[in-house]
Amino acid sequence: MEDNNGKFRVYTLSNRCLIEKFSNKCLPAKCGKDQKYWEGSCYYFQRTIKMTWYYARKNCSKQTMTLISLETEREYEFVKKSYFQDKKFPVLIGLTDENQEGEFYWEGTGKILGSFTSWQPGEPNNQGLRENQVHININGWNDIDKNLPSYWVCEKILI
Ligand SMILES: [Ca+2]
Ligand SMILES: [Ca+2]
Repeated sequence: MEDNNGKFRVYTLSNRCLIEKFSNKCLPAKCGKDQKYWEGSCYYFQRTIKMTWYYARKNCSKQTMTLISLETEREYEFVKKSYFQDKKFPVLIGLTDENQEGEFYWEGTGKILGSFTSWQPGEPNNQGLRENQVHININGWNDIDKNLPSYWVCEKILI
């Protein structure tokens, strides 16, 4: 990962700390007390209250976080582990096509949805022409109406 000057600063090698590239020093990951550090990001898992996408996003924003950008299979597995074994779902993620129908992007990074996806069969279907937010369910991702409450995950990328 590059810093603002375009120089390499730190990258992550472990689940516990950020490793500074040149010194090989372990920098303690600074996450809030209810947050979990994992591979360069802090995560906040909401597993007791369900909210709609915009309220969930606002809640993340209060913690200087965004709804999660679920960019790799590993990260998806990491999140599923926190919810699905306890039957806690669905779970909102930071994916939306609210700007242009069918053009999904991650609200946390602003990046267009990449090659990793895990849509449920037949999704995204933009049902009723009003499904622009996304949650994950036991069998994959689904675009949903913004008024459908779910649990959610916030993320803050540290590096
Ligand atoms: Ca849509
Ligand atoms: Ca749908």
